Amino acid sequence: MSKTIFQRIIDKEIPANIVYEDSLCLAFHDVSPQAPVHVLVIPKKPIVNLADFDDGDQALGGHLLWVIKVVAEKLGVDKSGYRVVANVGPDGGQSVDHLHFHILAKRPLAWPPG
Ligand code: IU
Repeated sequence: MSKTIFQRIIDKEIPANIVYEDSLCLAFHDVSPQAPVHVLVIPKKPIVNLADFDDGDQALGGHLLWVIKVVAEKLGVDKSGYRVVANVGPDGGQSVDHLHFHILAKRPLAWPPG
């Protein structure tokens, strides 16, 4: 199976504007931002999406949420607010088959989403 684009970013085969990295995850600016701040937080483990999570991934899931909080503070959007989105599968609108959380901020975001 060929690597996803996010796996190639993790492996440093292609560049990304990285805002946070640790042994378990990576956060980088989306190449096609849908808001003035649009960052993706991904695990380094090749998990397709939340539906692909297994019992052993629970601690990783908590770590990813903690990293989202840390990255939002680093980007200076924790006070103004932001939205966290995980698209899952075809109906969820997922286009890259590697788990990722979008952080969107610095503009009013409508609800419900399209
Ligand atoms: P989605 O939830 O799977 O639709 O989100 C994938 C995101 O990955 C989307 O916002 C793309 O703009 C973004 N992206 C990227 O940041 N860098 C890339 O090389 C590619 C997609 I391909």
